[in-house]
Amino acid sequence: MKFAIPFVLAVATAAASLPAAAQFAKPEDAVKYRQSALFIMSQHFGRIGAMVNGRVPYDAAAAVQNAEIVAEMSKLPWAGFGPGTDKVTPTRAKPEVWTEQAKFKEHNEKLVGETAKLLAAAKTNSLDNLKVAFGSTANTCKGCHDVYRKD
Ligand code: ASC
Repeated sequence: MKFAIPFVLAVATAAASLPAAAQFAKPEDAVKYRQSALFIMSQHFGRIGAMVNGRVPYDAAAAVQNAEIVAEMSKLPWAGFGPGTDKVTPTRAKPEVWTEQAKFKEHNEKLVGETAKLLAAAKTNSLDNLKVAFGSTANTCKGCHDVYRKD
C-alpha cells in the first residue's frame, strides 16, 4: 500500500491531537501502533544518519522530507503505552514504562522537542547543522532506550 506523504502527515497530525488514551479497539492494536510508529521513525531517521555519516550523498530536500516524517512519527508512539498495554507480548518495553510514567513522559517530550529541532536544522540546508541535530536526537533515542528498553 502506498500513501502520499501529505496524507500520512495529515493522519499523523490528527491522531497526535486526540487524547492519548482509549483510542484502540484492543491493547494488541495499541502495541502494534506504537511499534509501527517507532519503526517508521527509525527508518527515516536512519536515512538521515546515512547522509550524516557519509554513506549516501547529502541531499538537503531528502533530509527535510525524512525529518518531517521523523518529527511527526515522534508524536505518536506514546499513546500506545496506555493502561493494559504492559501485558501484551512480545515487547522490548520494560515495566518501568508503566511504573515511572511521569519520567517516561519527560523522555517522550524531550524526543518530540529534539525531532522538531532536527527538522529545523534540516531546513537550514546545512549538513553541519544536520549533523549536530542528528547527534543530539540519537542521544535522546538512546537515553530513553537505556532506561526503558530491554536491549
Ligand atoms: C536509530 C534507531 C534508533 C536510534 C538509536 C540512536 O536509527 O533505530 O533506535 O537511531 O540507535 O541511538
